[in-house]
Amino acid sequence: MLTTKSQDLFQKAQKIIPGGVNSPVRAFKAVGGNPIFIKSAKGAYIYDEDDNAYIELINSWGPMLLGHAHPKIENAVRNALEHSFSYGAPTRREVEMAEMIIKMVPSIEKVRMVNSGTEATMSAIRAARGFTNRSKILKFEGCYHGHADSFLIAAGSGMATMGIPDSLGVTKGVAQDTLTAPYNDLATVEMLISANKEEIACIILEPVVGNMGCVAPAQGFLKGLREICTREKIVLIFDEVMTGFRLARGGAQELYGITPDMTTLGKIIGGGLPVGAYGGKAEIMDNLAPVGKVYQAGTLSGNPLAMAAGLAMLHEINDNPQIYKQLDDICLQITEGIAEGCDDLGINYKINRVGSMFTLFFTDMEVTNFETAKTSDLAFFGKYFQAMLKRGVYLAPSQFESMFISTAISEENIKQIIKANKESLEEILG
Ligand code: KE4
Repeated sequence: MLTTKSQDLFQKAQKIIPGGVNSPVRAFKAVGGNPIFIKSAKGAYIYDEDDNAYIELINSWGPMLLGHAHPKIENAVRNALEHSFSYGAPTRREVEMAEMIIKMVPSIEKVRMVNSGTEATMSAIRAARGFTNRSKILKFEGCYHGHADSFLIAAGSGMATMGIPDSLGVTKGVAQDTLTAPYNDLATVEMLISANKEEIACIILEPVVGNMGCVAPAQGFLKGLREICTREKIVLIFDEVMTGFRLARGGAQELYGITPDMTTLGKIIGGGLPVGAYGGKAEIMDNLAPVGKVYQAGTLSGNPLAMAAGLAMLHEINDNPQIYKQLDDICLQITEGIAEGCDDLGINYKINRVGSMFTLFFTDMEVTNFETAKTSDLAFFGKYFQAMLKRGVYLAPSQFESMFISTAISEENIKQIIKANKESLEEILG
């Protein structure tokens, strides 16, 4: 595949944008080579500046659940465009969006729109701290909740890829208020709570992890956290920025039947435009300004174009619940085909899949937390990524990420992915 235009752009970009990218994981640091620069996308495909076509298994890191350029979402934005771009004032669409979210995620009694998942999570822990008058938060190693200071401790996603256990620029003062435990480890959670009695404001987690690669909650883990938080009056926050509206209409909390006190949302909720949201019990949310004394604000929060895209996405999901079986079927066929290829060639691998999220780990250990995720052969993953890319399959450029399936992936695409997998593995094995 010729990628000269991408290479030229990357050379230019690196001179004026840190690392040549506006988000670290895009730089392909974990897999080697230069990133491809995308020019357009449609359905299951993205197209780079050299007009190469790739079958998409990232889907903008989750938002494009229905594939790229879905006509209903495009039309909604086009219609909104006729009324200008932004007002910085309340609008009808924001009320409709809040109504849709509360209808689809019943644990949310009140919700605030923001512009990214990071804004959602950083605001949610501030609300929890204001509500409980406690300072500490507890997160899990390998979970990523965006780039707010409090979360950049043992974080996943790009942080894991960068090999930076704690980001520079995060002060000791901030770090001391973030406790971490291994994912799926209730005993350590109990130990930390005993050692920090009545000091922990909230426990925040990805109810299904995408950011250490896909890792499911162990049997009883979510239920155990719910019981602990109820007993200790700790706010339980499900970070559903990735899983919200993806794993079920009501997200992971619907799939596993566990009710958090607060939920953070992003990605799919914006249909591809910048939207985040956080919400939960009214008694917590009513502490937010202008009602209460927890301050949070945003110039473009509830932006009309982003609300139009997000509303079109949520209505399409809400009106077509059968898409979840479709997504599950597509993802199952892909992972079964990949597994068959790995088995045929005697590859050490584990596939973790929940619904339309999956990760292929190159390890022979069950991946249940960050420590086991890190046993994966990262060099092998890098070769696999490049081999799949040149065969026109676009994977997440890091072992510590999840793939995201869209309904736009066809039977033919599934065959192409499975064929590319086998050929890539054969090429690497030589
Ligand atoms: P944003 O601020 O990137 O919109 O959302 C932060 C965030 C919060 N919570 C979860 C569970 C997330 O997965 C994310 C962001 N996800 C990454 C992908 N692993 C975004 C990709 C990137 O950083 O470029």
